[in-house]
Amino acid sequence: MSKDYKKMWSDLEMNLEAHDGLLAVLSDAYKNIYVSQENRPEGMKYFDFVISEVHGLRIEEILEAKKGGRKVIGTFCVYVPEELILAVDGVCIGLCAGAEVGSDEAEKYIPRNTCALIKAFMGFKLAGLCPYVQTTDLIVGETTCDGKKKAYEIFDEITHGKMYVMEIPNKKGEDGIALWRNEVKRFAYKLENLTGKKLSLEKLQNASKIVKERRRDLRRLSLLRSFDPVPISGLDALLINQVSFYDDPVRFTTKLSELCDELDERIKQGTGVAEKGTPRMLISGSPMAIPNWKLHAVIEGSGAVVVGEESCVGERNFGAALDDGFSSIEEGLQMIADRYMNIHCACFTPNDERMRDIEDMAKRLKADGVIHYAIQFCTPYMVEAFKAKNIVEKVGIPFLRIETDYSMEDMGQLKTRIEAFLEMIGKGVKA
Ligand code: BJ8
Repeated sequence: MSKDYKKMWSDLEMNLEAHDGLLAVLSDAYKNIYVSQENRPEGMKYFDFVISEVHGLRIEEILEAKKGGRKVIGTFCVYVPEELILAVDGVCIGLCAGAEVGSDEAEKYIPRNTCALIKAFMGFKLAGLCPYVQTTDLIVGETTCDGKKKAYEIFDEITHGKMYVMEIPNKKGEDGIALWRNEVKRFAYKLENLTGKKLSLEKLQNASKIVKERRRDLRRLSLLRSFDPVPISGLDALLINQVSFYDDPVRFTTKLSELCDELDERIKQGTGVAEKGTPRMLISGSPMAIPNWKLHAVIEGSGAVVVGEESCVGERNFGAALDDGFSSIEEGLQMIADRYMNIHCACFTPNDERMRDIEDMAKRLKADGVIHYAIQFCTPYMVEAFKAKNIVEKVGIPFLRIETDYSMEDMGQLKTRIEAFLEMIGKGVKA
């Protein structure tokens, strides 16, 4: 970190001792997993810097924004329309967490067999480890999976009434879409009341442009990963996607665009992070919130390369584009609502569009295999793995199903399974 932030953390009522411990562990993990990689693009230096200041400079920036009268809105899901938050001059921050710390605290409130992502966001708050939650004026939940929507009731108590929950339908029929369009309007009113700022057409168009450009460049990054040799590691691409949830969106897009230019050059020169012909893996399933780098680290440490994530920290976040040719607020709200209904989370039924996404990605990225990742106890993705397997087999490539949590206890077992999978691909696909 560039300076001592202890006073800032203490003012945010964090547990300084536990937080120091967390930062030390994270910094070690980052060095081992990220900095040790060879042949990384120069443009990753910006993202390394962002990570090194994840609880420092970025929090300072957010607190400055608050002093300037901006409200901070935390979210847990890619269905929450960021365009609306930016249109009322809010700061939008993703609050999902990807580490096990604090889960003992969380288990005092929720059952042990709850998914690690839920335990982590509760645990980080309860253990005094998350400066982002502390800066929020509003926290937006959604009725996606049962675990989340019930945990939000408790989180509302823990955060003294900061929660606001958007109702997300279970089906995408006419009624579901009408319900959702209404929810998006209700959210717009909520934001107007919170911030005291009225939505205007111009602000909505500007905000949509900012988010659209960030998604466009994330898509560009995704397309660049289809080349062989692949110009960037899956670990680095995952990190960029994770950072996109809390960095300033305009600065992020500028830096990502520079990185993509560099990757273009690498492709022209045939420079990759792994040799041409290295087995290419597509990951599909539950989201991997920062700092959950476990599966990518095992896969890339075993000699393969991850070329895509069919996940909310990945393609599901940026895959659907917004048609922003709207000419009134009403029309804009509807187009924004409709854009979000094009995200294909396993919380919907049926969810055949996700199967099409897996098929398209596997073909476009020339994947040699698909690893389906479900966080343990994440029922929607665990169950959908069945259909995912069928579609991947139809594409004609091998499929591996993994269920794991944030602990490091099963690292050895994971490594063994992934190595065996790669060996099988080596014989079946590459031979
Ligand atoms: S759109 S995936 S971000 S809900 S991992 S808490 S589903 S039990 S995070 Fe998600 Fe939105 Fe869907 Fe994406 Fe529940 Fe599963 Fe846990 Fe999950």
